[in-house]
Amino acid sequence: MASSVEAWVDEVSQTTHPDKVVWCDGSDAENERLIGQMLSDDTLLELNQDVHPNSYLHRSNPHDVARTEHLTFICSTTREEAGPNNNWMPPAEAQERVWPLFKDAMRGRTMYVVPYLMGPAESPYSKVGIEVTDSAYVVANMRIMTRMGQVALDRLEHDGDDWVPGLHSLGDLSPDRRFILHFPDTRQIWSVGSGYGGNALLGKKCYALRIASVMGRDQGWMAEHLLILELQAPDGDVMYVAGAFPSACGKTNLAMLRSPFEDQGWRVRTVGEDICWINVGPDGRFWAINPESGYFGVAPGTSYHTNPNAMETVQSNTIFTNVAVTDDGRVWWEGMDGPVPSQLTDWLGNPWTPEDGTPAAHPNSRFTTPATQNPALSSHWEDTKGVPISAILFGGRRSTTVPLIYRSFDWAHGVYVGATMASETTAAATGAVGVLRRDPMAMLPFLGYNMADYWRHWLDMGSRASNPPAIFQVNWFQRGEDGKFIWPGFGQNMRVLRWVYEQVRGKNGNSRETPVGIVPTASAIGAEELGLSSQQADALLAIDRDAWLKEVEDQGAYLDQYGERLPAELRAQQRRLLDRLQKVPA
Ligand code: OXD
Ligand code: MN
Repeated sequence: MASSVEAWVDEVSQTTHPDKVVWCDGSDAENERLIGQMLSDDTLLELNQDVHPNSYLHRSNPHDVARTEHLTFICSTTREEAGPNNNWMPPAEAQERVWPLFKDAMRGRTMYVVPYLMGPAESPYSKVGIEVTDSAYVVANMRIMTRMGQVALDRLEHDGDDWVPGLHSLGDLSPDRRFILHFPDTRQIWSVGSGYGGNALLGKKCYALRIASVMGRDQGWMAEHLLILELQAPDGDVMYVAGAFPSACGKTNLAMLRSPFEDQGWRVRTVGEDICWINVGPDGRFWAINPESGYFGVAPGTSYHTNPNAMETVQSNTIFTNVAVTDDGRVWWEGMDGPVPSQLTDWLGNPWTPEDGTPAAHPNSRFTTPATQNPALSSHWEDTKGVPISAILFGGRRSTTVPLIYRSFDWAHGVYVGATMASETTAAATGAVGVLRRDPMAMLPFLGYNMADYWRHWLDMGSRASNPPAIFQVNWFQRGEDGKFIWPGFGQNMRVLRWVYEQVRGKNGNSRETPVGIVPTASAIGAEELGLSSQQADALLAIDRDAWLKEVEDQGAYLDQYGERLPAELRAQQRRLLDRLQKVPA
């Protein structure tokens, strides 16, 4: 093992003063020991083991249930490097304000040292992290979400000092003393005061997105909040599609989509459902790996109707956090199939009946489950060189304006579409729900540097690739006059994927050019078969000139805050879009 790891662990323990230091090997025996320990101290509760073998429930502190973006900081030397998209804390202030919170934080606790690898064992693109944590729950989750233990230590034999240190302590779990800090210059992570996945499983958002985005900028690759799916056409042709969606906008459902046209040969398989690391291959295409090995998915809304593959994946070996439980030890959440049980224990551990009118499961309750249990896992999900991406979808939750799908005209236009995408907020982060916010490339909460520089990096990556992916925007969430979603979504999104496939392969003319981009015809998405009225089909695919003029103005105002740093190309794209819209008769 690299001696730098031992030196860092020593240094950390001299501040945190744990009673014991345990180096984790990721073995089954170690996991069983930890589970036993967590069952005895009530960190985990046993579920009905006949129904949910080797699966457990964790109830978090009720004030620690989601990512806390206002307590998440980028500690670059200057504020400009962090950008208007991030909270910034100068490194000296971090030392003064946050480091003291780690002092003696682990007294009376065990400090676990968790070596982990992000990416497949043999991939040249995979990278090592070491998380030190005083939470056994974090260790058990990291074991599912990453390749943990010996495989990472083996990798260190080659990578030497190229690893990312992440220091995590539950602290006292108070939001008043909670900080999630990222130091892009030294590539370090400090997280204190939260046990919530996105704040505490440091391999995920903190490393694989925030720190890795900086590494990617410096080293010529990209770390993105993208699912990766494998799309198979009836003739056996395979295409890989990536998709960026803000948290809790159906990303996991799309990545695990079960095609209603499976018998015709249209199939979807999952490569990844949250994060994607992209390198330009020698063939000029984007090659992507999924750095994770598990899914940390939102439970509510997951059912055999919306995501049968997820329901099958979570049958066993799964940690559920903040879901409700039935009297006979089965998990339950809102949106699950079947009738609502007449009584439950809710996510807080209190008796619950439907009359209570409160959610039984927390809206951001989660499952942590191994990718290998996904019945639709792609056989290429661990390919060492990754899979070649032919299309990128940018999607948000928009009740109006943005059509079901459109294709951008070229790479730079596509980057503009990603840079200006917006979405109504969800429960995945604390704060108001349903507020429209710009969330470029779904990376707003996850980028480790200035967004304007990031857009430049996107533009550059496209120029470096002779064959970059086609870029599309999708929106499953348009609402009709009755307030209901127009598009059925879920499995039926396969119709949209099919059109994407045909577009990329240049196989169809079922499309129409608009000022915003290329949209499908109503028949290309099977509007009639789905029983949509012609008005509904129009609403799904129409470009409302006035709404778009307002949209473009708002996009411009958003871009303005990046000032001089904004790539001129994006401003030019905005002007061209405006021109195209103004040519449409009012
Ligand atoms: C997630 C998120 O948990 O994006 O994946 O919040
Ligand atoms: Mn995510």
